[in-house]
Amino acid sequence: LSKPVNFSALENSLERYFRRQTDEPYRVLIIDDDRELSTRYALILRAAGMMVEVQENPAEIYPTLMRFHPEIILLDVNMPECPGPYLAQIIRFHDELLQIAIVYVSGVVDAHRQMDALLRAGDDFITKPVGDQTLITTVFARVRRARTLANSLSRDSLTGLITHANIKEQVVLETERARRFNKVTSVVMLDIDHFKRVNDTYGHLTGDNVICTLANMLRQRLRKIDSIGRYGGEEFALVMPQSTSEDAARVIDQIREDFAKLQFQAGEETFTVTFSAGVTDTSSPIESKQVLEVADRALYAAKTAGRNQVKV
Ligand code: GH3
Ligand code: MG
Ligand code: MG
Ligand code: MG
Repeated sequence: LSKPVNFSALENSLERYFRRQTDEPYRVLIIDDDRELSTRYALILRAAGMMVEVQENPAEIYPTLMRFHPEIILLDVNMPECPGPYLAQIIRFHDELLQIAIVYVSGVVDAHRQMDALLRAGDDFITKPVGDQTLITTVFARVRRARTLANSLSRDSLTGLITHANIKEQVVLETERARRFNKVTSVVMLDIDHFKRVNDTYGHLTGDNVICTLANMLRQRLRKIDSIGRYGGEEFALVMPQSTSEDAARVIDQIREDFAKLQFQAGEETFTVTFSAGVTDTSSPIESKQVLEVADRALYAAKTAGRNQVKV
């Protein structure tokens, strides 16, 4: 512990690598009753470009978890207020904290006690003294894994677009962001026309191919800041920040026109497919949660007006 942090050694090896990461900084919470030790860990991890908070008293962590949203907790085992493994069990009791990795960092070297801790809760165990680079690497690998997993789980397996729950969340988030910064965000609901017929006539695999083709077209044509979600089977929800509904409708209408020209192949036959869309934006004072409903109503209007069109 008395050994000074060798920043130049970090500089020469891992630090440069981590600093190059363009990802948002990893968020690390250290829970340890030994302030000197946790301060040192925090110093090392911050040097590697991570965001670190330290908590000495396990009884006070809940507000910290809610505010800081750590991705990993480095958890001491022996603490007078509450043993680490009990705390880990309590954390694991909360569904909304499920994605946080829990790694014990402890002086406990007895294999049975380590096993007992991990059987209660927690994902890994490293023993003190922990080398600076081991600490960084352990945290890095764990959080990278968690992010990869979260990213993959939030994506629809057929199209690679974000899933229903995630796009809904995105709508609320972007609506609120737009209002805070006095900007306008558009929300679009899009639905393939007479898709049942496509399936019934050409089969589900061909139907899947149509869905994927539209997904790819949306991905190619929309901006990086736009979010594209597969809302349901052949329904898509889009969030287009800093676009008025007129701008968004113009863009979507152009895509509609181009999509309708595509020739799909099913055996010897070729066919075309169209979609309808409803657009709204955040300029009117509707609740964030209702924005999608308004877009859906516009979509319904497009359907009843004859399909293959975009309505605001
Ligand atoms: P409308 O123009 O009114 O939207 O008519 P529609 O036939 O598209 O509407 P409806 O919602 O009745 O049918 C959607 C169909 O999409 C029903 C369902 O079998 C099909 N579907 C949903 N998910 C998938 C999928 O992942 N793959 C394929 N191939 N079909 C799907
Ligand atoms: Mg301790
Ligand atoms: Mg449809
Ligand atoms: Mg539908």
